[in-house]
Amino acid sequence: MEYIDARRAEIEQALAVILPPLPQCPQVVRDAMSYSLLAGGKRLRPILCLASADAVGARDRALALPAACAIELIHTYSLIHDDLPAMDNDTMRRGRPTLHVVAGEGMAILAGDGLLTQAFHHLASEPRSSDPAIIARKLQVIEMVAAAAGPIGMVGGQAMDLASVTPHPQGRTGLALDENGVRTMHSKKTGALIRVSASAGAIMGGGVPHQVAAIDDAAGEFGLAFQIVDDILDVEGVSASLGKTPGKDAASGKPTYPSMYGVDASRRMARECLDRAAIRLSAAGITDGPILSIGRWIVERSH
Ligand code: GRG
Repeated sequence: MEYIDARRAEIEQALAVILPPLPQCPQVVRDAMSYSLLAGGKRLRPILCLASADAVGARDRALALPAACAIELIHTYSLIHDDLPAMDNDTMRRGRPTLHVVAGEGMAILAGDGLLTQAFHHLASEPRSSDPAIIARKLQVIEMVAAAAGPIGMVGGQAMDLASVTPHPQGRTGLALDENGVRTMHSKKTGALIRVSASAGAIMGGGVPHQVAAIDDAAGEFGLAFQIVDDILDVEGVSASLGKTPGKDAASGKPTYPSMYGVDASRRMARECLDRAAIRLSAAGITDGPILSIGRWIVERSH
C-alpha cells in the first residue's frame, strides 16, 4: 500500500542516521547495532506511530518521527536479546544470521543495550523544541515508552515466557501458564510495544485524550491480532513471513491460538480484532485513514 511504503521510506531514511557518530561511538558496537537495525524489518511499529499521528490530524507528522524511530530501536534490541542462546536461541532473524552468530554473544548483548539506551537519548532530545507543549508531550511519551518496554511491559512478558519454558535453576518446575496467563504474557511481551507505538504517535501528533484513548484501545486489538497471526504463521511454517525459524512455539508445547482454537477460528478471531478496533476508532470520530489499513496489513499476513 502506498501510504505504508511512503512511511516506511521516511523511517528507513531516519534510521540510517540515528546511531551516534564515530569516533565517539566505537565502530565495533556501531557496526553490530547497524547490522540488526538496518536488516529490513517490516517497520510495523514506527509506521503505526506515524499513522496514529495522522489519525489525530497532526499539523506535522514529523513530530512523531523520533518516537517512531526510538520504538524501532527498542524493538530491534528485543529481537537481538530474544535470539540469544540464553533466551530463544535462534540463528536466523530478518532473513539473516542472528547478531550473536556473526558478532559473538557479548557484542550482541552490548548492541542490544546500546539500542535501548540510544532510544531514550533520542526520545529525550528529539524533536528539539522550546515549546512547552511539545516538551510536555515528549515527557509523557518517555514515561509511556519506558513502561511499555520495561518490567511491567515487554521485559515482564519476556520473563513470564522464559520462566514458563525454562526449568528454574534451583530445580523448581517452570511457571505454569493457563490460557489467561498466556494472554497476559503476550499482551506484555509483544502487545505493549505495539500499543505504545500508536499512543505515542497520537500524543506527539497533538491528539486530545479521547482520541489517544481510542487509538490506544485499537492498537491493543492490533497487538492481539498480531499475536494470533504470528501463531498461525508459526504452525504453518511460513518462515519467509516470520523472518525467524518457524515451528518453535508449537514445539515448545506452549498453548498457541491455533492449538487452542484451530487455524480457521484463529483467523476469524484476528479479523474480529480488526472489527472491534474499527468500532472503537469510529466512536472517537476516526472513521477512515491509514491506521485501519495497518490493522488489515497485520491480519492479511496470515493468508
Ligand atoms: C528480550 C526483553 C526482551 C524481549 C523480547 C518481542 C520479544 C520480546 C521477543 C520476540 C520474540 C518473537 C519472535 C515474538 C513473535 C512476535 C514478534 C515480536 C515478531 C517480530 O516482530 P516483527 O514481525 O519483526 O514486527 P520485524 O523483523 O518485521 O520487525
